[in-house]
Amino acid sequence: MSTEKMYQIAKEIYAGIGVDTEAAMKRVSQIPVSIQCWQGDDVRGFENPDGALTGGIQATGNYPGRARNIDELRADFEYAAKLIPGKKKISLHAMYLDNGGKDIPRDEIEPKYFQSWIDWAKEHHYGIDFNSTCFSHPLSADGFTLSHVNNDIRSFWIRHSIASREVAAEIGRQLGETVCTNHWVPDGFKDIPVDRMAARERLADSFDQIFAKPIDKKYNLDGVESKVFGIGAESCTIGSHEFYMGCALKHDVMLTLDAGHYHPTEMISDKISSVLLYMNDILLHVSRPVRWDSDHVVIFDDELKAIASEILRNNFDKRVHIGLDFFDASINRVAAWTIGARNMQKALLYAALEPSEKLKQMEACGDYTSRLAYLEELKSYPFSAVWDYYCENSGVAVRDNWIEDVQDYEKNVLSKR
Ligand code: RNT
Ligand code: ZN
Repeated sequence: MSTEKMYQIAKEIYAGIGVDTEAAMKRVSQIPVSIQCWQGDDVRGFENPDGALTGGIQATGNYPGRARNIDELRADFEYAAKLIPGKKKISLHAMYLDNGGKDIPRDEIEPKYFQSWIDWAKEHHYGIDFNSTCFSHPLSADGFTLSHVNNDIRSFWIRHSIASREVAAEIGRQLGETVCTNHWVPDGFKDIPVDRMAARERLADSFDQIFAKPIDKKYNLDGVESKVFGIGAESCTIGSHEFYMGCALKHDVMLTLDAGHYHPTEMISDKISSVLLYMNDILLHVSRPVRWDSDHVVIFDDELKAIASEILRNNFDKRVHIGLDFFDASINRVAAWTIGARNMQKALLYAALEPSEKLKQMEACGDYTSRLAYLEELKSYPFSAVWDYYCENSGVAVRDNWIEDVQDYEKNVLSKR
């Protein structure tokens, strides 16, 4: 049966519980998903691609075919983007600058080193997000950056963070849309410190300086990302959740919620409604932690669905900025992007096809029986027929029809690297 015919049946079935499938697809098509550039090259960047990835994060696996330069990364990203429905942004890290072969110190990055990214993004109608890069650098080698006890080193990272905001704002101006700039630093102690306070005071002071200059929110929105621990920084992370919750409120910036940055039974889906009571926007790093902050490719699991539901049920479509943050070097990287980003889109559409108002009313009346009954029955509604139709209408592959193409791309392009 054709995708269209299946869809028409699904549309009728959903209409039976008061869900407008057309409106759902339209809504989801307007929510941007920011796809992390770093899945394409195992978080190496173009400053020193053969250098070690530091900062307590790891891309494990040695699948062949990673992007080795800017052209390969862009080509791979374009390939994946053609397989992903919806509005797309590319999330860039400062170390992915186009330096023309010159060594540019991190505290001297300027918009001109990102001009080719801007032009490319415009051509392909991608938005851009930005990230300062406070790792994989000699001045972060001892595990500290913005909370460093050495003032010269700390100032270097402050200058880098300020420069990152300015680069982002210029990208925003040129694109005519908001760039989200994420600030994450790896700072933490391997062993139990005796002066957590001093390190946190230094980090707080650094952000006082970084956010001192206001930047038009039309072009740049900053986010600060907390975490529990990193490899080699197991005993104390300076930028903890409480630290950044306060920091975000003080400076009126976003809190970045990374799905892998909390204790194992804590879910970021549950945090969205709390945090958005007190701040305007949040940034998400949607990831899949497996036993630790492992950054596995995002799958269509309960937490992903819960994240999407929390956004849509509360009409946070514009206040939650969705970014992906996974990096798996053990599988085809173009496929990793495609699988993860398609799943994010799938979860958004799944959430949009829920009769939320009806369910909220049941809950408000204390009818938890009906709430559970409907939520469970909805799981076997003909969601896949709407998803397939959405993909077809968005001009991307339906169902598994992209897998062989990516295999061909691997055979003809990636495996030749
Ligand atoms: C690390 C943070 C951070 C990075 C990226 C590469 O634990 O999640 O967001 O993954 O900036
Ligand atoms: Zn993250």
